[in-house]
Formats: sequence, C-alpha cells, structure tokens
Amino acid sequence: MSYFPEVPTIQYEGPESRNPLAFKHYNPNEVIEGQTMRELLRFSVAYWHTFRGLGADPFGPGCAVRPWDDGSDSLENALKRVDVAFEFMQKLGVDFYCFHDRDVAPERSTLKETNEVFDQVADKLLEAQQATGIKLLWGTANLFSHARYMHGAATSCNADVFAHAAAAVKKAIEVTHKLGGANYVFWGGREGYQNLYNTDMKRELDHLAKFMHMAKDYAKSIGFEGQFLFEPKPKEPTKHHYDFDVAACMNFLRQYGLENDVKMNIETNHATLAGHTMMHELEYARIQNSLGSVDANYGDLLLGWDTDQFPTDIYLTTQCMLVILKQGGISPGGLNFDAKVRRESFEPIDLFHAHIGGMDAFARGAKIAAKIRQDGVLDEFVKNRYSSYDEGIGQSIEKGEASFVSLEQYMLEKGDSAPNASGRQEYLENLINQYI
Ligand code: XUL
Ligand code: CO
Repeated sequence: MSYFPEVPTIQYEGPESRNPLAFKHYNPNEVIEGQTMRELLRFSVAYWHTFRGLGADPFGPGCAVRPWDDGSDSLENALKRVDVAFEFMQKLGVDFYCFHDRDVAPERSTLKETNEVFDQVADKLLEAQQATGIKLLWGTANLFSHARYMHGAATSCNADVFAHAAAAVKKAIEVTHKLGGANYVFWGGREGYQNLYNTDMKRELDHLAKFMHMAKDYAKSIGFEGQFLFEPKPKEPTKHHYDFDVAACMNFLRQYGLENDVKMNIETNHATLAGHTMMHELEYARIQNSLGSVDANYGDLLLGWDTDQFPTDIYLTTQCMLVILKQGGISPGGLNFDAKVRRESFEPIDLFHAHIGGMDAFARGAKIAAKIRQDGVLDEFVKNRYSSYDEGIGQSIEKGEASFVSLEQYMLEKGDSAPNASGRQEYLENLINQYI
C-alpha cells in the first residue's frame, strides 16, 4: 500500500535540473568541511505540521486533502499515520523526525489510558524506525493544547496541572528514550502570562525551574543521555513567554543552575518575533557553547505572528550555515523543519515541494558559507578590525592587566586616540552577494 504512489524516491539531479521532485543542491554524500551533507545538515520532518496540520487558521477550518486520514482520534488512524509518515520520509530521504506526544497518539479520558495508547503507537514507531533507519531527532510533550493547560503547565497557578504536566513529560521522556531520541525539547507553549495583575512571576519562574530539574533528574535515572533543549519564543499564544529569546533563556538557565544540562533549540520565526535576526540568536548561543539545534523555517516580516514557512531565502540559510560551520556542525541536534505548507497548498504533493525546497535552500546555504569560510574573507576582515587588541594597550586590556588608572595614564601621554577605520558594511554586503 502506497500513500504517495505518484512520488518516486527523491534524487539529487544537480542545479540544472528542472524536475520539481528532485534535489538541485542537497547531495547527501557530498562533503562540506569534512562532513557529508547528510552528517552536517541532519534534516528532520516535524510530525505536527506535516502529518497533523490541515491548514486551520482563526478564520476557517483546515482544508488540506489527506486521503489516508479519517480525521478521528482512533488508534487505527494514528497507526496508519505512522505508515504515511515513514513512506513520506523515506521517499524524501530525511534521516530524522520530531514529535510531540499528542501528534503521534491521541489523548484519552485518563492518564493511564492515554499512556497505553501512546505505548501502542510508540511500538509501531520503533518498528518503522528499525525498518527504515530513520531516527528520532527529538521528542517533546504538548503542554499547551488541552484545556487544562489554559494557565500554563509548569507555570500554572493550579498545582494539579503542574503534576499532570510532570506525568506527561515523564512519559514523553520514556518514549523518547525507548525510540533512541537524540534530544528532548522544552518549548513553553503557555509558560508565560497574559496579564501581570493576576500573575506571581517569581513563583511561576521558580516552578518552571523545579520542573526542568525534575525532568533532567528523571531522565538521568532511566539512563536517557540525549541533550535537553530549550526553545525560545517571545510571544504567541501568551502575550509574554518566559523563554522570550536566547538571552532570556540563558539567564533563566544560569539563575537556576541548569546551564550545563540544557542547550538551545533556535527557531527562525521565533527569533524575528523577538526582534532579532536568526544569525544573532545562533551566534549568541554559539559563543556560550549552547547552540544545540535549529527549528528551520522563516516568517513573513509583514505579519506579526509565527507563520512557520518553509525556508527558501538563501541569505538566511547562508547566515545560519556560517554560524553552524563555525561550531563544526550541529549534531546531536539537527535542522528540523518546524514549518507548514500554506493553507492554499492543500495537496499531498505540496508537502514534497516544501521539504525539497527547504533542504535545497540549506544545502545551497551550506555550500556558499563553506566557500566564504574557505576564502577567509569575513574572518580576515573581522580579525583585522580588532587587531588593536592583539598588542600594546589592547592586549593589556584583554589580559586583565589594565586599570582605569593605567588607561588614563596611557591616554594622558598619548593625547588622543588613534583614528578609526571604516566598518565597510556596504563593501562586505557586496562581497557576500558575489558568493550568493
Ligand atoms: C511553536 C513551536 C513548537 C515547538 C515544539 O511555535 O515552535 O512546535 O517547536 O513544541
Ligand atoms: Co519550533
């Protein structure tokens, strides 16, 4: 039984190909800076968007055509989706996928029944992984859709909800472990507030930290060695998320002693909603040894919400790959397409076009970034720009030997500071254009 009978296994055909069902740049075995594209890029499909998303928006229900899905929350339907997912991923040639517990298995009326059906689907996921070699990049728990999480999960004012969320995450970690997941993600769906009049911010943050400590301790106790990841997002659905951006997340992790156990899963559309470029967020995490994984997408800058579009902007992917190559890759993380086809792109084939385009955009970005790095043009410019710190007074500042007294003495003797050099922004932007 095939769910995509008209789609062949997607092959690399090179930049000249006009075949919409072929890669123009993603060539899995091509080597970039000592790693194959497959090892470097670690592409992943997001189960929620690709196998559960139907294109609903606040103005209308989903209208995607998914002939295999009967729309019910039966176990049978959930199991069939596993077949659909693995056929899709195998034909696409991705090595990883990600899910929330509720993407793969439905909620039942008690926690016990919910866990049982989750186990049944997990057994089938494991079989499918073994049969295809496709692996789990990360698992997570959906702590935001069910009505019980209206006030948040770990930051809920209701202690029973905190307990329910803890039980759900315990189970999601167990399943992630059983499936050999490389990472486990925390995205604080409703961990934030709508209004400070009704909110004890200090208590909520303390609770969130307690929750993450418990998760990490439990994972250790069952032998799960995957990387924990925290995913920043400034708003939506709440007015203010506590995991606002990388800086806020890092501050939280350090304040509560979690910085050695949790890295960042950075999403482009979340970065731009926070008023940052993706490159900023990646670089800020990288310099603190906290760049763990990427949710690859992008947002429409004219819209003020999380549009989760497939990344097709070569400037964006080049900038991402400049940072990722600088840290030698992203493993055990990956590039997870937390992205959805537009509501108007309602046919199954659109899912292939979207993923092929995203993979090609990143492959192309990787090749361009590698060439820029090989020629050393940016590195050399930046190195020269700071060269006044390589000797003399600058070196004494960096070594911690200078003080306000010695610096005043230096400047009194010198009279005035050395002239500045141009930042050459336009020159550098033109240079990058030559590579693109
Ligand atoms: C929501 C979002 C989530 C996380 C996982 O904006 O990005 O799908 O990636 O919970
Ligand atoms: Co995401």
